[in-house]
Order: sequence, then C-alpha cells, then structure tokens
Amino acid sequence: MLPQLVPQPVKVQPLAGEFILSPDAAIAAQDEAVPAAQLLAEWLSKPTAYRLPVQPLLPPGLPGIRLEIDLSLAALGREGYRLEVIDSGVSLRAPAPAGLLYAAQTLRQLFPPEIFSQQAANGISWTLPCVEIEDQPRFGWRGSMLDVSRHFMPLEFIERYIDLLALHKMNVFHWHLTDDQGWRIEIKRYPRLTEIGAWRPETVVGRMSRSKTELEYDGIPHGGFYTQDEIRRVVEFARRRGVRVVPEIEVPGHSQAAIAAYPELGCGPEPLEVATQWSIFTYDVYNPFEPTFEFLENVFGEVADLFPGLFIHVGGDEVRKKAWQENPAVQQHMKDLGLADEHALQSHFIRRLETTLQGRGRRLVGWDEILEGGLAPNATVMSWRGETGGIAAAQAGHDVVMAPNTYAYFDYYQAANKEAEPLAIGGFLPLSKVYSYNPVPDELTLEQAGHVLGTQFQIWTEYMGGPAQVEYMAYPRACALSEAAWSPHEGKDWKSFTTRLAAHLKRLDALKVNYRTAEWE
Ligand code: TNX
Repeated sequence: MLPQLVPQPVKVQPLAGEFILSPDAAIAAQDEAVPAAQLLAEWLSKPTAYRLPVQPLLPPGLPGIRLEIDLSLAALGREGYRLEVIDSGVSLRAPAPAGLLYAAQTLRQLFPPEIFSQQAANGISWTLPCVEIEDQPRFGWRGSMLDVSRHFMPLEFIERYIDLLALHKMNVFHWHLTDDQGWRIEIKRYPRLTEIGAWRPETVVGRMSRSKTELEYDGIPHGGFYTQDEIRRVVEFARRRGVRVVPEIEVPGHSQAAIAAYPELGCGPEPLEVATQWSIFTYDVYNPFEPTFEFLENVFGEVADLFPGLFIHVGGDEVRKKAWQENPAVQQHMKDLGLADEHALQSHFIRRLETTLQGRGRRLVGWDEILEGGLAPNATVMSWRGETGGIAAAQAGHDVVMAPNTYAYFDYYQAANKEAEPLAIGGFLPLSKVYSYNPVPDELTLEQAGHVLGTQFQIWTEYMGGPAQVEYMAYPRACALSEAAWSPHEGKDWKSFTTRLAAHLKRLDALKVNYRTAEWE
C-alpha cells in the first residue's frame, strides 16, 4: 500500500518489506547533517522511549537511520531530499540541511501515527514500510500568517503553531505583531508601545456589523506582548525546524495601538485608545511628519535586529485617506513634498521604509494596497484581495506571495451551514476549495509566473479568542494548503487527498490538535 503522506511527495515508490526501529538503533550524521539528526532523535525518542544516540557512523551490523548531505542531489534544490527505507536501514540524503529536515518530517509520517504522541506510547511496533521517495517543493514560500494583535496568543502556542507548520513542510511564519487592537512586540526605545499599546480594557462581543448601533462589551481586560528575549527564542525554535519568521509591523494604517501610546504620531482631532472593536478606523493612520519617520526607522531597526530573515512586512493595507484629507498640516506637507494625492502619500511611506530596510540588506513585503500610488521599486506584494494585485505585481516584474481571501482566508467559515459553526468573520471557504488552489494564475506568462514565490494561509483572530479556536479554523485546511504550496499541481486529486487526510488526522490526534472533525465540503 502507498504510504499516506501529507503533503504528497513528488515520487513515491513502495518496496517490499519493512524496517523495524529497535531500542538499540542509532542515528548517524556528520557535520551539517547533525542538527537534523538531533531534531529527529528528539522527535523519535519521546514516543518510543528509546535512547537513539546521534553519532558519526553506524557500527557495522547495527540498525539505524543515516542522514547525509549529498551534493550529487543538487538538482533537487536546497529543500529537496531522497529517502530510502530498506529492511536493513533508513537513509536520508539531501543536497542541503533544509532538505534533511523535510526528509525527517516524511520519515515521521511513515511510522505509525503514535510517533507523534507527546509521551511514551507503549506496545507499538515502530515499523516503517520499505519505500523510495524523491521529493522537492513546488514553491519556496509556504506559510501562514497569524494575527496576535486582535487576540494575544501565548508563547508556548506560537511554538506549537510553528511546529505544526514544519510538520506540513511549510517554511514561513508571518507574525502579524501590531494592529489597532494591540501592539505585541517589545521595542526598547519606545516602552509605551507595550505599556499602553499592548492592553485594552475590554472587547466587543459577538459579530460587529455596521447596522448595529448598540454594541455589547465583555468588560474583560485583554492584552500581552512578547519580550525581545522571547522573540529571539521563537526565531531560534523556528530556525531549527527550517521555518523563517517574517515579522509584520503595520504602516501607515491599522496603527491605532501605537498612536494610543504615542499620540504625536497620529493626525486625528482627538487622542485615541487601543481599539476595543473590529473594523477599520478613520484615524488609525500615522501622520507623515519627519518625527514619525524617525520613530519608524528606530522601530524597524530593532525589528531587523531581532529577525534575521530577508523579508520584513510593513502592512500597508486598508488605509482610510480621510484623516490625511481633513488635516491642513498634512495637506501642506504633501504639497511641500510634491505629492499629488493621498495614494501618493501612502506610497511615499512605503518607499521610505523600503530605503530603510534596504540599508539593512532586507526586502520589504506589503499587502496589495502598496500597489496604489506606485509600487516601491523592489517591493514584494502579498496579494489578499483575491489574486488581482498579485497578477498586476507579477506582470510588473515584482515578486508576489499569494494570500488571496478567496482561497487562503482561514478566518472564513468551513461549512455552508454557518449556524452549526462557531462564530466567524463571514465568508465560506471549504476544505475542497482550499485543496483546489493553484497559486499560479492562468493570466501569467511562464516568466511572470516565476515571480510567484508561493502561498500562505491567513489566521485573522477577531473571532478567535485563543489557541483552541485557532487550531479549529486552521486544521485541516492547512493540510490542504500545504499541498498547494509543496506538491506538483499535476496529479492533484481530491479523493487521494481525503484518503491520505484520514490517515493524517490520526497524527494530529496524537498531537492533540483541535481540528474540525465534521464532514468535509
Ligand atoms: C482584512 S487582509 C484585513 C484584516 C482583517 C481581515 C479579516 C488585510 C490585509 N486586512 O485587518 O483582519 O480582513 O478577514
């Protein structure tokens, strides 16, 4: 029988026989292969309760798992790998360390599902089917955005979330750290961002709709933030698993929490408080004066020091232009700068930040509104309002990450019958639609398609109060998206997916993931 793997590898060749992991087995690795071997040893030793030493060589006759960097496999790319299970042993080979991590993830899935158990699972025979697998990802950007502003998520959960991404061979954790309802990252130079900006006195209850005049609040203070030490810990945790962390600091809109902390950054008529409702606010935008840019340069400086990855996300979405339009000083400043309209001002913000980030060797990524008023020269566009922005950006020669609400907004309902589901923001995005997603739109030429870096799913948390709800909305849809991101588009098959998913859910059971169990649509 074919092994039931998620995401589906490129080539799977079942062989006769099996390999049984015995208590005296060892893991062999040298040099650059050692970190993946150590992680694999950690993963296997908990459920099996075997000691599984990591050592340079396997003594002759001792059964074991060998991990090796093999440059002859360079054609598989830095995340590709080969995995062979024969009755006398297991071999994981890859041209680079990242590939070994994915080989190790595939190997875990070949074991009985109890291998994912967090304590020793007794009475299980740790058997692997003999098989040859050759694999490499379709895209280099396979990720998820998690909004921790609308609801703060504890540090332990952030690590678990990343661990689950890695298990699905995803490699980007996009951390939405600031928004109107809370600023969640410690910035040493501006302590009020977290003293004031990380807390709100209460939160609106139930669905926010424009027609509602009487809003109800829960009266429960909500907040929290991550210290710089905690952030370094998360970045390291992710790095070990092959996951890059892309921080997002929203500019120039969705910035009400920052403006509540430092009112001089705003441009509205009155002081603001950290938002206690959802939606977009008229005055949640920064003013464009020089001290604001000084603030932003300092903030992004600390952010760049904490997050070593290439990409830094600057938000850029949903900027209401009214606050700038009605403020005479802002209007005068726009004239002085020769900016024709508010779109040009928005673009001015993003261009200046791009210069700041480029000075630090980084690349800017922003939501698709950064196209309006002219795109910063080297910006990467994250397409969320469908695929239109992504198509336009790729056609203009810019890199793109596809995160369309039409296929990748996991805050949307999973079932047509919304009454039977926990309250969500709206929409309808069933598992089958996520599974059908092809991140390269037909409109693109082959060359333009090369600008599509990949795809990611979004978890906006207005209606998700904590980890259990996040997992409910993310899984199993994340399993489907992992195939859109990793597996070849040809050969995708809903029936094969649901069969494999049924086996895969046993793994998520062992991990106690709170996925949605009801019938899939
Ligand atoms: C739009 S997507 C937003 C978020 C909301 C989300 C809810 C984007 C860049 N902005 O602020 O949380 O819709 O689906």
